[in-house]
Amino acid sequence: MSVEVERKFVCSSDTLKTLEEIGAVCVGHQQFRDQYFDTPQFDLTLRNMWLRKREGCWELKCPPAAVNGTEERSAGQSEAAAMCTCYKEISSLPEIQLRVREVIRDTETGVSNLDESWLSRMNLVCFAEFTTVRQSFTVEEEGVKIDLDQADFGYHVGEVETLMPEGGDVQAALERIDRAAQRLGLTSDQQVEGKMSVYLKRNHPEHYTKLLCVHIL
Ligand code: V4E
Repeated sequence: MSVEVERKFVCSSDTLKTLEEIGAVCVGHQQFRDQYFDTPQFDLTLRNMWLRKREGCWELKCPPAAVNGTEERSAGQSEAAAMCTCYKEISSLPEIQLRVREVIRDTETGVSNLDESWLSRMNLVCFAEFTTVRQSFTVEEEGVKIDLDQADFGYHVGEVETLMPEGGDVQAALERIDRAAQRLGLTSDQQVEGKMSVYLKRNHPEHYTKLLCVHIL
């Protein structure tokens, strides 16, 4: 299972030019619709679990069990880590249902691949839905991917990301991201909001505040 380490950044009118200058290669454009699910009490997201259906495929993002390499960090390493998020991505539906069932009681134990009755049994409803237009680039020397996302509710954000195996060397992943961020000229020391933060702030402000209070956003 892979862990995604990611740093978001503000896109400007210069971003495409900078990507070209550093030799980033455009690897595609795509458009996808995301639907995010939770209980009406937000049992999943309050545990930092993000269940979504992207173009018909289920995905669950949640924190990895343990992150290696965080024991003795220099000030610079801690700064780089504070700019990034680290999430495990699960795309096997039986595994997703198992994880969700650990949090939300289900009346049946069987795994249902074909129908979506598991959603109503676990009282899961769609709380966010939006479409993203994404342009993706790679910077091969650094082993990172860069996505420029435009969400249909009017938010534009960039992401530098790299994948590592669970239990892998997170410090090495952070260094890859930091080197790419330097080449992109990213100087801010403030974490940039993701699409979901902005969406929740506008559409579910009470829940957004709760997630801020418990330091999930
Ligand atoms: C992990 C997470 C959420 C799920 C969506 O994650 P994100 O990477 O923002 O979305 P997207 O569309 O870029 O997914 P990808 O295609 O890369 O898989 S929603 C909120 N979180 C937590 C979170 C956080 N605490 N802080 C920041 C800066 N981002 C996300």
